[in-house]
Amino acid sequence: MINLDSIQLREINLPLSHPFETSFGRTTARRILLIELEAEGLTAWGECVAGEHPYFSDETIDTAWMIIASELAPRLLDADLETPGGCVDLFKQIRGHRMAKGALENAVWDLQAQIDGVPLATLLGGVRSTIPCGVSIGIQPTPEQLMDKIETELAAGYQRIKLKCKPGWDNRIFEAVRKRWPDILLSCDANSAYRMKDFNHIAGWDEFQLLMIEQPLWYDDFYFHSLLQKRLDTAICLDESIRNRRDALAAIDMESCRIINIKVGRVGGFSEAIAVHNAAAERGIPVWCGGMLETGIGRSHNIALSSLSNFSLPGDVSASARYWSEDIIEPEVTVSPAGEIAVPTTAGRGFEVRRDRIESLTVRRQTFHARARVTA
Ligand code: OSB
Ligand code: MG
Repeated sequence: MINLDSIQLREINLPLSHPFETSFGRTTARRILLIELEAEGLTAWGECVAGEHPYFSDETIDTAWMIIASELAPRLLDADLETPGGCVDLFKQIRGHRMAKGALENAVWDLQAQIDGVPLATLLGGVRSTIPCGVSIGIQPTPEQLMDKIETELAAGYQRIKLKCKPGWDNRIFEAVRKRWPDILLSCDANSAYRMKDFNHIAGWDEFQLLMIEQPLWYDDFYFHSLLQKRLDTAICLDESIRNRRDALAAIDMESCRIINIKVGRVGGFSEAIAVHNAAAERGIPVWCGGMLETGIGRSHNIALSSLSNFSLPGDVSASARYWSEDIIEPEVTVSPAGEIAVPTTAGRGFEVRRDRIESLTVRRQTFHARARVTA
């Protein structure tokens, strides 16, 4: 039985080491909502992946804060949870707000792993001791700067390069990259920047031998992606469209994609992420773990999730130093020359949280305490 003593929400502000640009906008610093749970003398953490603006998803850090404070935290503090997965039932009356729910549920998993004295990866059902890593490279001011970045990441060992793309930053770039690196694992992510009039244009990308084309069309679409997939040799990968297991089943059934990107926040927490993973595995669809420019807390949760068996393609989970001058965990996440991250084998998330650093970055906080319980 899990009974929480308190839930603390805090916002930290953290500048990115390098701006990150996608088809939907440019991020230079992050406002991040962290969750801290206390129970049985233990402290567990969660990270909400919602951004500052509703560009990637309709949730933002501010909507997540409001929903957690007004709806989710009171329910969680009052609950007698048997397992972390019990959060799903506890939160089901609230529609949507999956990133808010995921931040809390994942913190409860983090807590359970500590209570059980097992690595979080083991609690989730993970089997891998290392995870294969790729990088997501944002749109750059010039093609030359992009080529320099790719060179650096390949030299660091990363196994797959994903290029953010949009109309005007696509064919010319793919061509230049393929000319210099004909054989690397290369993919692209349009974050919904294309429309039906672009189908022929996208079909032309088959010549670049991309591993996949991520979310080329509308963020909430399956049907038009299925029409596009029929026109392509290259696999489509869905990110934004997949909100839960049912979406994965629908997308697989109508052949909207051949690969699925799983982001634990986007699907509402570890329980649903595992359900998507299993549904894809049963149907022979490989998955990989996406990223949302997380701090080490969310990153450590992504590492644990990536240890499940069907995470067979390199994910967007990469080294802390690619994002932050200093992370908020120690040790920081590092990647081996073979392009792998070692899955921690110690109890819990496997990385210490740097509380002093978090305190100094905190700009707002709100704490909820459990009501006194009647004990038998
Ligand atoms: O679409 O995968 C995406 C970052 C923010 C929002 C959406 C996406 C991304 C990334 C970066 O691609 C992944 C990462 O390095 O964390
Ligand atoms: Mg994506």
